[in-house]
Amino acid sequence: MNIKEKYEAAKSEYAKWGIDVDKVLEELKKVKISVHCWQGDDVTGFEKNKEALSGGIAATGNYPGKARTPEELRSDLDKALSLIPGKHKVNLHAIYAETNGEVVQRDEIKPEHFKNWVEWAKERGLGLDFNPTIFSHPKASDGLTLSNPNKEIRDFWIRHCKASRKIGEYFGKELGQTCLTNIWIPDGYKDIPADRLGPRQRLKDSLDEILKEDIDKKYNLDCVESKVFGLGAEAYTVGSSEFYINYAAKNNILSLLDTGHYHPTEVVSDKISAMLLFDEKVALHVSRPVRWDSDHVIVFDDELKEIAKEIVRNDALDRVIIGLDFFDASINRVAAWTIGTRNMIKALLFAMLMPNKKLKDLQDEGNFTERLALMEEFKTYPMGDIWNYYCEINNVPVKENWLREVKKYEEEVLSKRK
Ligand code: RNT
Ligand code: ZN
Repeated sequence: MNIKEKYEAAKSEYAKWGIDVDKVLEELKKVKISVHCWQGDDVTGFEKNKEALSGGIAATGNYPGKARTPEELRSDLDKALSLIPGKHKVNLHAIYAETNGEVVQRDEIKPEHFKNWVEWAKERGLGLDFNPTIFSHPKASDGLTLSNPNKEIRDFWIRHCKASRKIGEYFGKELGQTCLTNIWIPDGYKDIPADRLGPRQRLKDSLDEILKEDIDKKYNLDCVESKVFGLGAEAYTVGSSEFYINYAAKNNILSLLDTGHYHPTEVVSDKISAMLLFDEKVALHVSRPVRWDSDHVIVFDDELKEIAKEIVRNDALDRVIIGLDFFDASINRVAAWTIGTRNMIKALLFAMLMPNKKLKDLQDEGNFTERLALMEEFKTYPMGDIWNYYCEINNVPVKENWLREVKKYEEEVLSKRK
């Protein structure tokens, strides 16, 4: 049987449960994943005066061939995107500005420093998302930025965030797709604080100042990302979950949940429904914490599937903004993007191919036996045949065939980067 024939056979299995697979594939095609540029260069960026990665995050490994220039990074992204079905967005950080070899301070970045990115995205019909970079910088060296007791430092980062929102607005206007501008700061303390309120008060004031200017939500959506701890900030994080969820709700901006930013047994899949009841939209950084916020490449595991199920069965594909956030420097970086992004899409497909209405009814009837039985049986339904067909009709390599392309690219391009 060829791919199409296998698809037809699998389709009829799902049809028995009232699942219209052709329609599912149409729906899936509309979903945009925000692919983070920083997997391509281990969160280095292109600043002339760049500093080592800081802020309590780390990219480990030294796999050869990392992108050193904007052209290389875009070419690597092009390669990865050619192996991923669908049309997506690319997520940039301020440190990916192109400044023509000039030192431009972060509080002075402007839309013009991203015009190459915009041109590139326009040509390909991609959207862009944005993040101020509030780490890897001398003014973040004591681990405090928007909550720093020093007003000069706070003001610097406030100006940086204001500049970032203008860049988000520019992306939105130029590309005709709303940009999500996400603020994450590393602020916290290694050891037991004597004052937990003060830094949070200062962070709140800084955010108020940043958001003062009204920007049309058609172009830019503001968003804040919480965290539980970072390397070197183990005892206290200023921007905790409670802080940001409350802040976002009161100020009508988005909360971003990063799957690596909670206690080890706490899961984001369980949080989505609670957020959806109170917020129009919620943003995600899908990552994979292994023992800590390690940002491993996401795999097709239970939690990824559970997140996808929560998005799909709550009919929230247009309300949950799915971004990825991992950076593994120990494997081929183009492969890392491809594996992770394909997994995210695959998980959504898995969720869309479940008899969700039936399962919900069983739950409401208290029929937990059948609920569990069906959930388990659907794990081995022939989803792979649907996935392969989806890849084929979207002109990307089927199954592991994408790996050949990556190997070829490694030989011809990546291995020449010394
Ligand atoms: C850090 C946050 C943040 C960063 C990126 C690079 O723990 O997850 O989102 O990973 O901004
Ligand atoms: Zn994140």
